[in-house]
Amino acid sequence: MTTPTARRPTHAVFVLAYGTPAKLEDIEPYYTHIRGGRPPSPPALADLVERYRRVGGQTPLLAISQQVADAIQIWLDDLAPGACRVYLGMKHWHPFIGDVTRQMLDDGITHVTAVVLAPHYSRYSLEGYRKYIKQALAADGRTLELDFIESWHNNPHYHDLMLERIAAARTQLPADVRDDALVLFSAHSLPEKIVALGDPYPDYLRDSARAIATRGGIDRWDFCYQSAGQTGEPWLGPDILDKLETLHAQGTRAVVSVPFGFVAEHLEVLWDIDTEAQDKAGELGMALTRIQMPNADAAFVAVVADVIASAAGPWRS
Ligand code: FEC
Repeated sequence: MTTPTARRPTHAVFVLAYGTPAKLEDIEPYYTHIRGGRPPSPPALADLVERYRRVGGQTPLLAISQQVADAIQIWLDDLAPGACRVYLGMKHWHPFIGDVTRQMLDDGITHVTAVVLAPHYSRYSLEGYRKYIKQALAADGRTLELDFIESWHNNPHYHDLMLERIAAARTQLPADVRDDALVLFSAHSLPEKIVALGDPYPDYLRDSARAIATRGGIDRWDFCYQSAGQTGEPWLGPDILDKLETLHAQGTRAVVSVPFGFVAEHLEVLWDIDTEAQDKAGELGMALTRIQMPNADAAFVAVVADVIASAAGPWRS
């Protein structure tokens, strides 16, 4: 008697995230990859190694992204049993997007729906992920149909999740400043030259911050950038540390930090917000509390599922 062979899925959902070094020795090649193959200067490398050391040597970004991918597989198995396989790929470290793309081809995948775990499109952010998939396909010679989900910054469930997190964070503030606290949205800065190139990133950020605030009836809110690179060219501002000084000078006593350009705990949150911004707020005598990041929480998996469901795929049939 032969056992029936399970149907091999030909459709994949490709979950994409930034990537993080697994150990301190990985930081140099990781940083070199981020810089498009140019090794960092020794002081820049030492500075980055020190930041990773200070957050415990590594960040949970890969583990969190894997948990999201696993949860999406469970959701898909419920919806369209056997029709879809979920893969996880990273932009700047293992498992590299290119390696996973080749694996999908080897596995007989013919259709891919790709979703990046970052909400706002820019040629430097989401477009970079698409570029790595396309480069891998071009180098391999085989092909597959790619449905790349672009910006999902306007997803209403993502906005609701941010509002739920803002309300919870507010309760962490001292009672006398809680109601009056300013909600400060922040996202990764990018080189200022993207504005001249017509990149929609700054508009997408401001539009989604405004939409979240309006939906939640939040009057006191502001927006700023964080985590600007040290490349010698101007980056988009204002930077969060300057913004905190401005807000303080204007009389703000408490801030709810909402790094809504990111969805997980990683270096840019654990260091740039939890250490640098927190220290600056402390120096100024302001209270600052950060929202709990979405990570792999069920409510965030539901957001990612909704984003994927909005694209065409076997879950629709
Ligand atoms: O936890 C971790 O280990 C990784 C955290 C991490 C995330 C992240 C997200 C974004 N980045 C974006 C753009 C740039 C540009 C440069 C750049 C540089 C770095 C460096 C580290 C780093 N990024 Fe990153 N980014 C994370 C980590 N990023 C480390 C190198 C040292 C430094 O600058 O601090 C500048 C490249 C250059 O120097 O030429 C540009 C954007 C995002 C948000 C979208 C996304 O998540 O894909 C945009 C997480």
